[in-house]
Amino acid sequence: MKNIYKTILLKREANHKMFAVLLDPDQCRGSILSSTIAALKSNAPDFIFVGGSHAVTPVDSLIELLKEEVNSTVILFPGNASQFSTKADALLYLSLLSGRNAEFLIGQHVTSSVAIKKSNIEVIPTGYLLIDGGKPSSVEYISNTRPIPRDKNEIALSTAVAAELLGMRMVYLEAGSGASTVVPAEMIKYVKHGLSLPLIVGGGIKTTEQLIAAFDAGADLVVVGNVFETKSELISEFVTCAKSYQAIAEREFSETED
Ligand code: 1GP
Repeated sequence: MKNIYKTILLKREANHKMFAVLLDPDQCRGSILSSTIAALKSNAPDFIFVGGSHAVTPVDSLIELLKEEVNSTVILFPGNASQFSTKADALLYLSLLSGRNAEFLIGQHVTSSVAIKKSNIEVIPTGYLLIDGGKPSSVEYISNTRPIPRDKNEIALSTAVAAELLGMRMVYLEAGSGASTVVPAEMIKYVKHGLSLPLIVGGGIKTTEQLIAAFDAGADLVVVGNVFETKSELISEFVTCAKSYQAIAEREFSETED
């Protein structure tokens, strides 16, 4: 069994930034699925996240296809308990800490916990923080919670640190899929500075410049999905960009170690 969380920690220690492509099973079908698989095969990201806040399509067959065709690690990113699958390598056990809806703080976890434990899938408890992305997001609508305002860095940090103290293993700053504005760099920096856990950032990233800006601000892992649903050819560009960022960061890190 892979130890994915340990790998994430080791990469982070070596200043190795990580990149994930998010596939929403409702969107990733037909010709979009074929072109996405082809792009992932030719240039694989560190991780493939599968899930969505409103996904209704079962995820098993998509994950099986990814495992057959693509040399990457598949991590479940479920919008609710029904998206659990034993086929994935790991599960982000997300708790929507920015909201006050008990269903997404603990309810869905109770629904799925015994099946998850029996499956032996690697579980990575993750504090999930929805940040205002400039327009109402599916997460906001489905969870009936309010996002953290974009200029409230202290609230984001306090929530992230609460995740850490509760024993969660990662924190995810989420602007919402297809957000019109990404998580502000200032907020990423602020949270990164006060948090000891790996930091995931996603939502609304459409260009490699935005990817680099998120890495520069302190994101350890950046997730991009929506833009690839219409432009799967961009996957390769993003993976190449992330790999060159990693190579430069690793070189600088080993020079400072010498
Ligand atoms: C959404 O953070 C992810 O949950 C990725 O966002 O789909 O906008 O890239 P996009």
